[in-house]
Amino acid sequence: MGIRTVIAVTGLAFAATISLASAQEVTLRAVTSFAEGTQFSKNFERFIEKVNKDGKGIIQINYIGGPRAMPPFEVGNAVRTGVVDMANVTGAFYTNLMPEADGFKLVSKPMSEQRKNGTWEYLNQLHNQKLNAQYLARQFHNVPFHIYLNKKIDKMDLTGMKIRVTPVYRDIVQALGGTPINTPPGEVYTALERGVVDGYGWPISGIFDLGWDKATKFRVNPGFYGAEVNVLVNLDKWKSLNDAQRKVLNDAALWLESLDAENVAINKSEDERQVKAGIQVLDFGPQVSQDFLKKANDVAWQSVIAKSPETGKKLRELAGN
Ligand code: 173
Repeated sequence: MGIRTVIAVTGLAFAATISLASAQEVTLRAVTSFAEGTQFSKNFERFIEKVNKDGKGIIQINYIGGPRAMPPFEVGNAVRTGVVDMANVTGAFYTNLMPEADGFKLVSKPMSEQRKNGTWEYLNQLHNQKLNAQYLARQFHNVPFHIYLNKKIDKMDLTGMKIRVTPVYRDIVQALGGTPINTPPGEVYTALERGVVDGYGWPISGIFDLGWDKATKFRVNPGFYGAEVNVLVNLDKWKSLNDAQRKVLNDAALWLESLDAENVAINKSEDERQVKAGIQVLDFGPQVSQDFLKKANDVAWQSVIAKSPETGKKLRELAGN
């Protein structure tokens, strides 16, 4: 064999090895519906790191990023159509495709329990059917929502106030007499600064990430419902994966859900940080709080069941509240 032939044959063998390896390793394109590096993207980013470490030679995730890459209310549809393979997104951002997703905030048992009592299976079926997605994981158990304000109130009444909402807060804001204005998180700061809104709904954690503390005077207690942010995988992509690839994702999903154990401590430190930042907590006592929580629960279930009678009732059964 001449030297040229040796080089050519070696080259071919090398090329074949490379193409075999890349046929086995799959790369998923992922987006998040919250700004990169902020509270509700952080754990997803840890999940990606873990998959890319554990999944070497098997499966990798290419993190495309957050709302700069894709508007949050379009993320659900991008997963459905396969424009992206994976997303970190709250149900509140895809109610256009799945109206009952507004009810996920009311299903607030820990994921360890939801995976045992049939809730995960039911929600996975719903996502399979309506979003062409695998429901890989749900995060942020134990993280309640609040109403934040720039105008003081002396009772649970938002009459005359414009409040930034997503579907999460729409019904309760309306029930309290306020005017809901649907706004993606990326526009909240400007809306506050310009006085387009007098307040906003958001979880207990994360208001410092985009500087909202500088445009917030009050937080109304108590917190209500439970935040949920899901990791979804396009169903065609999911079905195309082999067992080893799915195992890397499923193992990392359970690990991601276990991070919920950190939430109570995070809530506490965020609460303290808000107080230090001069945000005044408005609390109208136990009776008013109890009535408010009942009203919040009632108006939300009514709304979910009106939009999706069958799945709404089933969700309520599973939620047990
Ligand atoms: O307020 C929101 O944008 C919203 O609906 C939400 C949901 C889950 C986590 C954080 C925010």
